[in-house]
Amino acid sequence: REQRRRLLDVASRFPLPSGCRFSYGTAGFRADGATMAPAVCRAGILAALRSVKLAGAAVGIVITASHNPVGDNGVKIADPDGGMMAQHWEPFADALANAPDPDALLQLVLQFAKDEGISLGGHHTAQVLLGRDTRPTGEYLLDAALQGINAIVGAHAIDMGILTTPQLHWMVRSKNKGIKASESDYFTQLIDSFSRHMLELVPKDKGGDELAKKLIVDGANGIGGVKLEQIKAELSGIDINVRNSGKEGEGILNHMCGADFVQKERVTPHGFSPEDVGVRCASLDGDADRLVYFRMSSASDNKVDLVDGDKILSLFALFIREQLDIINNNGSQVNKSMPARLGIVQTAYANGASTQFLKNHGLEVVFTPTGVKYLHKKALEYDIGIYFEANGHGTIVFSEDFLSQLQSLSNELSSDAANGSAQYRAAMRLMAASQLINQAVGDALSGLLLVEAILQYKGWSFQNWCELYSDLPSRQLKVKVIDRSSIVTTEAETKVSQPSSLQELIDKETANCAHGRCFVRPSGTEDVVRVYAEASTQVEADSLARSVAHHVE
Ligand code: 16G
Ligand code: ZN
Repeated sequence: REQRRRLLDVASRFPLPSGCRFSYGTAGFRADGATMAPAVCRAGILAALRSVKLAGAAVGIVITASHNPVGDNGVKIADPDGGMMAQHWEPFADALANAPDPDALLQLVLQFAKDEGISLGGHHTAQVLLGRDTRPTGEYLLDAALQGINAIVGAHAIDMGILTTPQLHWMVRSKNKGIKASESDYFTQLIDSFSRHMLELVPKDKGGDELAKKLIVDGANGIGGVKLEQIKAELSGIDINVRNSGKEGEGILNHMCGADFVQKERVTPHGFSPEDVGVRCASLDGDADRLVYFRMSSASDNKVDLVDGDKILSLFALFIREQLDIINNNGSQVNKSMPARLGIVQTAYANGASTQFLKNHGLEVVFTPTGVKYLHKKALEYDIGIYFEANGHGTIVFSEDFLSQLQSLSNELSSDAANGSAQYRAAMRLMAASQLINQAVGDALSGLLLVEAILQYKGWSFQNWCELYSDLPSRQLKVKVIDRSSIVTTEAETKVSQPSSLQELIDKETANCAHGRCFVRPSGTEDVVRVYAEASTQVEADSLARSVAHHVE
């Protein structure tokens, strides 16, 4: 039949090179860009099948390798809600990517379709939106994805062009909600909700001086800087200067720049000079789904004061908590209250000082394993869930139920001539935040605008933000082992369950340090075991990490 023929054809056009082994991992398939075509083509087949299974709802494919070197590339799939592909399809993704020949591939698809109750070749439809970053292998891999999608009868591919990863996730989500989903719709939403914050919702006495308005953004020579250049003139109240914008001659993608570099190395990215000392700076990663802030501390060395994902999380959490408190404890005539469950989600990499800070402010903090798919899912359990990884990936999610309550509260308050009351304004701030922040996935551009809006609202300098708490000194090490899967973790990766003696050794080492905390986990993206240690001094953190690494070897 037609369906069989198409699958056999496409599989023979993209033979799997011998010795290649793909694993869907924490964030899709990733490898040297030149070797990725077979895996990307098969991801195209997979995405089309996913859409058929979900009654033709739009599914997304992003071609990117995020913060990895320019020669790498990768592919991941977004589900109709704009989140990561449902985890129970990952084993099939792996099997499909590694099917050795066209026949094996066909059999796998037929069997899987049968198991999942997907009827192929019938009168179904499927649609897949595609986006890619600026990598040189992007266009070639896009073509492989298109061929994969077209191998499923009835599937329709829509190329959305060169985008940030979160833009594509946003488009998939919007399309399935029946909202307009083009790039200009995305920009309009960001610009409008940001302007609302800055012009209407910031107290009038907190206009901010020139330095407060100035922001330098390291675009990692990726797609985020390009998009920011397109909209920055329309952003009222901030004066943005983009470095490493990806323009010809500015430098190489992610090389000595970007959020991953700044967060791990804690030094100034390429393209900054002593003139920038003291100015508030932000850094995006290559596909603009991670955000960190920093400030050059002095002209004499390249060290930075870092504001990582944990501190962005803390800023967001305080802001949301404050608005909820205003709404609920205002004692206004209207006397409406809105109990809301606010949840903060972190991973074991969150600095212990941030967790303590959040708990001291009465916030509920929970932990999940590393990887956005775990954090996001947990955050969805709350009325408002805020999640961040220390590396700068995170966002805020609002439940539909909460948003509709908020809507009716603000309707009531405004018609009661209470317009302009503190309670009404707090409700409007929450509403604007829910429209500004990308609820599909962490988004450096929308995150950055929310940070800027909150700093203005609070009248805070970078220094005020930095001083929320001081990070405990920490150290990360990688250990090469023969088989990283021999280490199995539990309790959100904070404890080792196998090999059984390892946790005892870690506990013993940790007990020797003041404020000591240490865990090990197999990486989901590299062939290594990672060790993380923190303690009250850098010397102790270093030595704790080293001795535990020794036990892992
Ligand atoms: C991926 C994850 C990131 C995680 C990192 C951990 C997504 C979109 N990205 O980049 O969240 O922090 O992997 O890498 O989920 P590791 O397993 O090598 O430590
Ligand atoms: Zn990224």
